[in-house]
Amino acid sequence: MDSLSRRRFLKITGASIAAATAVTSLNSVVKGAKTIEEKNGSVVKGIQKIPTYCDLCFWKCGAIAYVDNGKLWKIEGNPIDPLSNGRLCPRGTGGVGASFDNERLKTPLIRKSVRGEDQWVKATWDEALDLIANKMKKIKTNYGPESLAFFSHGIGGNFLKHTFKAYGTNNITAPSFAQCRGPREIGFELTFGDVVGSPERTDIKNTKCLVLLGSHLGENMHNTQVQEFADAVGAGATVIVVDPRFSVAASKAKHYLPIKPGTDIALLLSWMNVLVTEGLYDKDYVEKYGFGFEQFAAEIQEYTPEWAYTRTGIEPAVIRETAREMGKNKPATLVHPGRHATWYGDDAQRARSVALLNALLGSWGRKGGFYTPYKFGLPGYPYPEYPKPEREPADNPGKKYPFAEGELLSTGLREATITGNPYPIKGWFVYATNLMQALPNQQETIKAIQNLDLLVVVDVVPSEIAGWADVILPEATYLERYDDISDSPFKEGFIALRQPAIDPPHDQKPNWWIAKKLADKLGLSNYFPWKNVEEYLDTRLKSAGLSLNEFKKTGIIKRPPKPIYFEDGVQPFFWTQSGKIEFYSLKLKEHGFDPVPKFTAPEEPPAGFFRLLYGRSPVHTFSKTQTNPILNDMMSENEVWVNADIAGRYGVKNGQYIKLKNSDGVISNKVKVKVTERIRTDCVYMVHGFGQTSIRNRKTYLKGASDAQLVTKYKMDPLMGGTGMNVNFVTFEMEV
Ligand SMILES: Nc1nc2c(c(=O)[nH]1)N[C@H]1C(S)=C(S)[C@@H](COP(=O)(O)OP(=O)(O)OC[C@H]3O[C@@H](n4cnc5c(=O)[nH]c(N)nc54)[C@H](O)[C@@H]3O)O[C@H]1N2
Ligand SMILES: Nc1nc2c(c(=O)[nH]1)N[C@H]1C(S)=C(S)[C@@H](COP(=O)(O)OP(=O)(O)OC[C@H]3O[C@@H](n4cnc5c(=O)[nH]c(N)nc54)[C@H](O)[C@@H]3O)O[C@H]1N2
Ligand code: SF4
Ligand SMILES: [Mo]
Repeated sequence: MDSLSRRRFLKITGASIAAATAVTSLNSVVKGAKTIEEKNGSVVKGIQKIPTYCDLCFWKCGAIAYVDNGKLWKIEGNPIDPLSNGRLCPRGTGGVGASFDNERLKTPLIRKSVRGEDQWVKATWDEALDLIANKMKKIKTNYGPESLAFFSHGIGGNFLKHTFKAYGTNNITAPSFAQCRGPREIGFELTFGDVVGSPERTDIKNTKCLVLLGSHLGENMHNTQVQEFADAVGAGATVIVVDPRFSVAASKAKHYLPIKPGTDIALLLSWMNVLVTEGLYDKDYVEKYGFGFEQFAAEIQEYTPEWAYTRTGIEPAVIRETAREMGKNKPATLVHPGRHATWYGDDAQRARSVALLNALLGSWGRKGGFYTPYKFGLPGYPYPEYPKPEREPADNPGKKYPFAEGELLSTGLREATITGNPYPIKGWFVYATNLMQALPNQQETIKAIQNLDLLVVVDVVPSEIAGWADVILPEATYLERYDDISDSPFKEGFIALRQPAIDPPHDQKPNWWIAKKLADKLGLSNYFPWKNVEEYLDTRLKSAGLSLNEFKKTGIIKRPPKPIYFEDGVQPFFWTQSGKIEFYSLKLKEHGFDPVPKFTAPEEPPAGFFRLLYGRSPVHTFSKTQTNPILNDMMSENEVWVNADIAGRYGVKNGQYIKLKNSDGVISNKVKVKVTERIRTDCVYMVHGFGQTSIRNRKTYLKGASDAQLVTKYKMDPLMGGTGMNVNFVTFEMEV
């Protein structure tokens, strides 16, 4: 270590002392917190402050739940949590509403008539789990254990995942890969040999130039990113926003580029062209760490800003100016990798273009670019080994998508359920994912469901997917249960605890209990050697010299910080084929794909149709928060954004209700129009998650329109099987 990095290291060590002090002071704040066992039976007098972590989205912010005389009162950020810094986002703050929701499921339900008809009988947990275990045993005997698929989203699925691995299936999936981050991770992995991960390893706080392609921070409310975005803007960072819609982030931008949808690769290629042609890239970095730069430079020569202008609609002068701005601020220029990357089917190559642009700017591994994350690294529970499945997962037969790695393709499992190829899938166990909203093409999902012998849904409310189930299991909300320990990769290694603040109000049970009980009924008790979840958690903590009792008081335990930038002593390492940053990808060439990304123009909307785009609202998460009474009160329906000129031409008025019809003839619920200059004329936009059709959720039933219902078309990413969903066109139906 040279003297400079040693000095920096000492400075960082200083910060860890400050953090340790913070732990102690919080300790005294939460001293009144009682454990759930002590509380059982008698109400604790006064105010308890119980550390936990939020579940309103998957960012997992550390929080403190306040309980007043045994009643849940409010939830705030945990000041010692590095993700929230003591502040929750609007959704997290409204999190207590999840517990108060009067539309919650109260007991297990068993379907009485045909699938999809809303007729149920109340059941005890034993009855419901016996039925499930018996059907699971039959599926195993008749078709093999791999014929049961587990769909889940979020950390709450961990214990059930364990049950299903013990049962013998490897068909375990989530919508967070093929409908979300998958293409991004593959594009970055092909370039740097590593993924971006969650939370994203973006050093937004220290960036001097932030480039956002779509990523609509401020509406997309991932807490740390939004806080750091505000810090960066406050510190005078240049913000460049590329979006067909003038987003909240665009309102903070120095340069707003209203790009033609689906043409980002063209813009990215021409930005790289300018950086290389004008010699503005980080030559030392590229020379030291790059592979195949010569071939890359030769290929991008043709992508001048003039070439890109005709594809993207962005003026050549603007492309040059923004490229120079990026070059000037390198390596503290961060071209944000995005998160929901499944747009047009060319997404892994778009993500790779983003990665390559960052590589040219030398921002990977550098301050103000991409830091090197660390996990706390808590050891797992010493479980017995799982049985080895005899068949490969069914999601990607013949490795049709050669780069579908890491997680399974949810739509691939759906396809296997419909076709029986490569083998039949006969059971779906669905935990905390509303597949009707999360997967494209609802008809295909219904078709697959009709082929099943068993569909189990674990949810907190009678969601749309629960409506199709054979058995519905009601879960306790995150404020009423323990979950697995969160050990996220971040700027510092830390773990967070989710623990119950109150008891579930009815016969709802936590996922760990369901997983263990089901395993018992399947004859797999040996996979659950622990008595209860506290014992499981304590065993894991003890293996790191910690204890559950201490953890319960703080909710967060940190490791001393380590350097996170190359310049501070992180050893650069690239897990690619060449061991370097691949400007030219040998692996892609091997599989017959473009080793340097190329641009193909997206399909144009037919006359009278507009491209359907969608995104987030700051007060909701997908379709999972709409019944939360606090968040519902803030926003109970979505709007469709229509450009003012288009509205004038079609005679559509602001605030008027219309319906949208897509090019397959699917007609949406009625939705309010927002007439605005803030969107291009070739697209319309809405917030995802609304227009739900579960009649039992009175607060959400037919409120607003569902983008998912209109996403009948999707374009598969040929590299990794992501489902590009920005490929649907809609027109206006004035009769409502
Ligand atoms: N409040 C809230 N925050 C959330 C979530 C939530 O549900 N609620 N969900 C979280 C999750 S899991 C994810 S994945 C993220 C998603 O959030 P992001 O990763 O930010 O999602 P995007 O799809 O990139 O963002 C949608 C934006 O892309 C723009 N867009 C559409 N087409 C194009 C195009 O062709 N080019 C460009 N440049 N822009 C385009 C849209 O106009 C819109 O502004 O949000 C996370 N944060
Ligand atoms: N058309 C379209 N499709 C999309 C997206 C989009 O923007 N548009 N976004 C994509 C992205 S980025 C992602 S990450 C995925 C998200 O996909 P999902 O994670 O499936 O999102 P939700 O639709 O919110 O479904 C969550 C379900 O979990 C239930 N739930 C909530 N809390 C709990 C709990 O504590 N326990 C249990 N058991 N259940 C609970 C909710 O009631 C709801 O039914 O969707 C993807 N699909
Ligand atoms: S970003 Fe908001 S909703 Fe997500 S975990 Fe943090 S506080 Fe909760
Ligand atoms: Mo996502």
